[in-house]
Amino acid sequence: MSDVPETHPRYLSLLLRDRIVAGVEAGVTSIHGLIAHGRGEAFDYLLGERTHDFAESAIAAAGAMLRSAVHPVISINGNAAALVPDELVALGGLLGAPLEVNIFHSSNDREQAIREHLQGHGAADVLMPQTDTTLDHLESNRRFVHPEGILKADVVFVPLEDGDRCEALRKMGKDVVTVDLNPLSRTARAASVTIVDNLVRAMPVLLETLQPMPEAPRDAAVILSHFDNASSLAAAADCMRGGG
Ligand code: PTJ
Repeated sequence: MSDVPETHPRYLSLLLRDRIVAGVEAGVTSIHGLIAHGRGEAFDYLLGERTHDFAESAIAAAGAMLRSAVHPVISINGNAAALVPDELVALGGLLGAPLEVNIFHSSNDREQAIREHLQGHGAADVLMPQTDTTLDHLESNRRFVHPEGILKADVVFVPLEDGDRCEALRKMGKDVVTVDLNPLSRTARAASVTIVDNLVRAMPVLLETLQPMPEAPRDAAVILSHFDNASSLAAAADCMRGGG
């Protein structure tokens, strides 16, 4: 942790930068992750760095989707692992869902480092990508998945995603829940449910939503008939333009 005083007006934002930098230094986060984080910061600034109503509605829909899934899987990249490892492990525990390492910028060392990082935060088991199991419709390193994880999943939680895989997962008939500060991104538009919020703020709310677990499972189509992703994204974009 750098020597930024807690009284600094941008303390929380600087703290998150430190987490991402520590992730890079630990070999967990890609150097490209710093750029992605900076882009996120800019959108978050436009949101006033707070969780809006549209995000809370999306979190409620996301919780319902994950809870009703038969085989939910939590996909983890280098940024998510650095920012919210405890929360991702807790989500896996609450849902009984596997965590699976899936990264865009190919690196066996980083995949191992992410796995060990998650295990260090309490994950019992972490699925790893397999070179002989691939997703259709995808050329990037993200196509390599685990047969008992993303390949088999009906709902995949993919925070901080790049658009290609989200589209590929949707083409394979899977539902995708994402957290993305950019309401205009391909991921945001292709996902079944997009939470336009900072992953760091959204995760605790999502976990809280899932705490009283025993609600009768509902059908994904029923949940999505009550949540319109395009309208939610339009509300987020409008908010960023100063209309919200
Ligand atoms: O670890 P890897 O190799 O899988 O790489 C991960 C990154 C994030 C580098 C990779 O997936 C990537 O390049 O992503 P993109 O295409 O830059 O997209 C990342 C999206 O996440 C952008 O739309 C950002 O605005 C958004 N974002 C960044 N930080 C946050 C965020 N959304 C929510 N919470 C954040 N903290």
